[in-house]
Amino acid sequence: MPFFQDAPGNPDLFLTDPALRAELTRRLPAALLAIAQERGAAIGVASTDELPRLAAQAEAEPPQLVAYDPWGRRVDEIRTSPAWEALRVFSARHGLVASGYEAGLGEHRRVVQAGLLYLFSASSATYSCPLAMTDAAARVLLDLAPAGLRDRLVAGLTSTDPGRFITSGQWMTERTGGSDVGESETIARPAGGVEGERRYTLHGVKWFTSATTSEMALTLARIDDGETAPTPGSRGLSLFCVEIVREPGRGWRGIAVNRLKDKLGTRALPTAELTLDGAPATLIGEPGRGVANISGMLNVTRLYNAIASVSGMRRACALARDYAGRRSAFGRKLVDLPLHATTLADMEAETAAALALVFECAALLGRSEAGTASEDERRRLRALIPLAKLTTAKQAVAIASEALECFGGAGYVEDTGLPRLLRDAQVLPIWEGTTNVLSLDVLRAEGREGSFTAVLADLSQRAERLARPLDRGAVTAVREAVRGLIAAGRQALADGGAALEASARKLALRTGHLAEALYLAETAASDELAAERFKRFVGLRFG
Ligand code: MFK
Repeated sequence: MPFFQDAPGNPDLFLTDPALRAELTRRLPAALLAIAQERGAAIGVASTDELPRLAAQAEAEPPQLVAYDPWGRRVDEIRTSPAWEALRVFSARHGLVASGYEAGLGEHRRVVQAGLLYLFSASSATYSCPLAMTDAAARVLLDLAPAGLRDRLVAGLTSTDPGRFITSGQWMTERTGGSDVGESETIARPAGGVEGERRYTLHGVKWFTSATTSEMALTLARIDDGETAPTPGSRGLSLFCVEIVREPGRGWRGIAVNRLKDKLGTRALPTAELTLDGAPATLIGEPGRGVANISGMLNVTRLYNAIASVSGMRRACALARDYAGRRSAFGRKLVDLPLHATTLADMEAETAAALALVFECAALLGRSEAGTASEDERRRLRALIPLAKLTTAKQAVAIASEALECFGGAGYVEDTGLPRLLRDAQVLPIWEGTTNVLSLDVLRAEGREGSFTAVLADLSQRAERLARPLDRGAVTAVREAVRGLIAAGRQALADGGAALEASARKLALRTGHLAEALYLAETAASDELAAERFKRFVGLRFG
């Protein structure tokens, strides 16, 4: 018989994940733990076949733009795969957005939700992106929208009924840039008002709009009332909600779809370039407070990004480990080769550490939204979210790359489906704020409310509390690393100016890794495997 290699299988991502179970167990009261486990188990079953099958189909049938009908009318129809629609239905049924708003979960709602999203994201062909923006839109509408607008949309955004569930886009990036949104050129012209809602029409080009098949979007524009010149810079930007009207055979009201983006990865996800010329929109919050008003949205989407990163890491590790039990080389299974086994264990330790940081952010966000967070927790959350996003995104790319290497040449061949792990990971450091932009955001949060120093103080206290059964050498290394980080942070803050900015990224990544180690250490206090991973992670990062 000629030799043929077995493909890697898709393990049940819930059943085979002790790190997830340990995080949920330590963070949830018994009744909610049972709920999280039951819901997680259902997604775990789907992760063995249903989700990977839908994701592969959606990837194989990427969105197509049909700009004109056969008779020349502009229709701008974006056609997506039936599998993409099935992922929408799955998301609604499993309450992936809704659980973040479920009153019965109290302050733990974001922890339960993070567990579900972590199981779903990496097997979803990036359906996690529309979910992120949908959740973020619900947050902003609940916090800031006029009652009529809020009541029209939030129930759909947070519904578990596939027939009612709608999604939202987020149109922030223009040709002038995606980071420096203060340069945005889109103009909003007053168009009257109804029942407490101030209506406008929008005019401009939105250069990157993901989940463009959504029913609504949040976006920024500069009000031009025709009398006073629009205010330049970010202080002139206001936040708007566009309820998209698609008229059969007549295109979208006030919006033209210029083209779909040809992206390196996330190929099932429709991302388009739009020209707005009279798009109807409703003002949210005060005029000129657009960037500040959209910040609640950024918190949510950046947490989703971090969850997607760690979800991708976990799936990459699971595939690589499964394969290591099927593939032999040099007379042994890969899993029995000491160096390969060490590589897998290192990847898993990195993933467990990232997961611990993500769950800390989810716990704090849940408490903050439920109104039970202390002032110190709220201040730390402001810095921890960008830190988690930037740190885990870099790890996600590195682990995806490592996982491909675990498959040798097969990892580089498209029809194995494996290169997608890396292509899809590469977007994670880019969108929702790049590593540098978020490192500077941490400094801004420090300048405004001392968020960075609050994180450092907290890490320092946690480091001093570390005790058995943790490895003594690892504990010493972490304590030294915290002291070094605090000294470096103090020096950079004292230097200020360009020197501080130039050091922002290094400080942010070191803080992110240390936070991961310390939150993992807390899980390790009652979990043997976590203790072993803590030691390994500290050896990798601070050894
Ligand atoms: C898998 C899931 C992934 C989800 C995928 C979604 C796909 C979407 C595709 C995209 O990538 S959309 C584009 C994403 N773009 C960004 O994330 C923007 C990146 N740039 C920044 O974040 C800049 O830091 C920022 C635009 C905010 C800088 O603008 P400014 O005007 O220089 O901000 P400034 O002056 O620092 O802040 C203005 C106000 O907002 C301040 O409030 P006050 O006026 O009351 O002082 C800030 O405190 C507040 N603010 C800014 N960022 C904040 C914030 N508040 C809380 N949290 C934040 N993060």
